[in-house]
Amino acid sequence: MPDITAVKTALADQRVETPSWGYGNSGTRFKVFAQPGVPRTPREKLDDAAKVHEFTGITPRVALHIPWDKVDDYAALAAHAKDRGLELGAINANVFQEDDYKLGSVCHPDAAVRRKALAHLMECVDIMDATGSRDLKLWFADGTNYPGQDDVAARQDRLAEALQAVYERLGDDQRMLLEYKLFEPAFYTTDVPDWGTAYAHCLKLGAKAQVVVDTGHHAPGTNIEFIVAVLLREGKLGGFDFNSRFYADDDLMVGAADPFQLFRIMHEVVKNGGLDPAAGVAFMLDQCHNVEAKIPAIIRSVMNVQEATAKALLVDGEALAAAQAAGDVLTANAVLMDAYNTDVRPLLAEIREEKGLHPDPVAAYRASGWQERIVAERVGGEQAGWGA
Ligand code: PSV
Ligand code: MN
Repeated sequence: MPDITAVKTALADQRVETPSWGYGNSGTRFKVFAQPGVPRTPREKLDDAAKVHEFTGITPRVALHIPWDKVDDYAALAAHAKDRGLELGAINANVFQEDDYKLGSVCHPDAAVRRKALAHLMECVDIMDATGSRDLKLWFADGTNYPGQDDVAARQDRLAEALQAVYERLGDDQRMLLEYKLFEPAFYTTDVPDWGTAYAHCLKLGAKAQVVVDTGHHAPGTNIEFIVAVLLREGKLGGFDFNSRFYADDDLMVGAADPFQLFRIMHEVVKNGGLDPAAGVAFMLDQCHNVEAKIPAIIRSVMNVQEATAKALLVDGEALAAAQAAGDVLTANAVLMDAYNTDVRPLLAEIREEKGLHPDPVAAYRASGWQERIVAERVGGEQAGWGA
């Protein structure tokens, strides 16, 4: 059986990064629903993130999205974060929300648009220098809608050229995380549609280029844990954008749609050394809370990741290996299912109490009065939201 002290230490040391945009208003392409008390500035997003960290104890880093979180002084924003016990995390580039990018960004047929996109990516690295962020997260909306619209291979060449230029600009302690997504907004071809394409580019670039797995970016039925195991084996798993999906890129709370899948993913992470901070795997959320209260939804999501991780840590590795070696299919499967079916909530509550936290972070948040306070105080100004 796994050593319970080691399990508790691993859980206590786990970190999950929350997304600044998860605190803002969001919606679908049909409607963005505003919620009272939503932040109006990047600083207010950090104030909310600090509450999530206060009650979970494991979310000190907040990812930024540029230009949604554009400020004049990034060092001052980092200082605001530090005052609240936070750090600024991954810098997410945005080369998808301007008219120029209708036919793509770094893969666009027009060199002038490509130059503009590249300049934004370079600006993001400048921001990383100011914030002390380690990771540049790159997701490209690039692709085509119609057969013949553009040259698929030429677009790969343009992509490689831009990635190379950004790679060369990175400092020694900085990394680029290349994110893939099957489709949307492009519907015929996507320039980085899958882990294989992302992996091929990262492999050519070098050690500072890593693949990021957004759990909502696959075809239905894709075995994501297999991808995770392979990328870890190759030393190319840079991190996760956690969320869950029923249909496409739904961006729902991680672990809500398929907690068993999240467990299977975390089992591969744990088994293959990905939970060790030295492995450098960034566990990030990339979610939007359109119909549910945002801060408690982020807390709930963090707890879902913790529960899946706890179950993965409880897998009896020796019994599993013995059953696998003996070709005992049923026992091997039962070992995994026993861990998955364990109620880990008391263990996590105990770990929280040992850290001086409330055993139930959502209840603690609700009792804190923060929600009432931000609803009362954040009046006037423009709420942060999708595209802002
Ligand atoms: C694209 O769908 C994506 O997953 C990328 O990570 C973007 O940066 C993010 O969503 C925006 O929410
Ligand atoms: Mn993502």
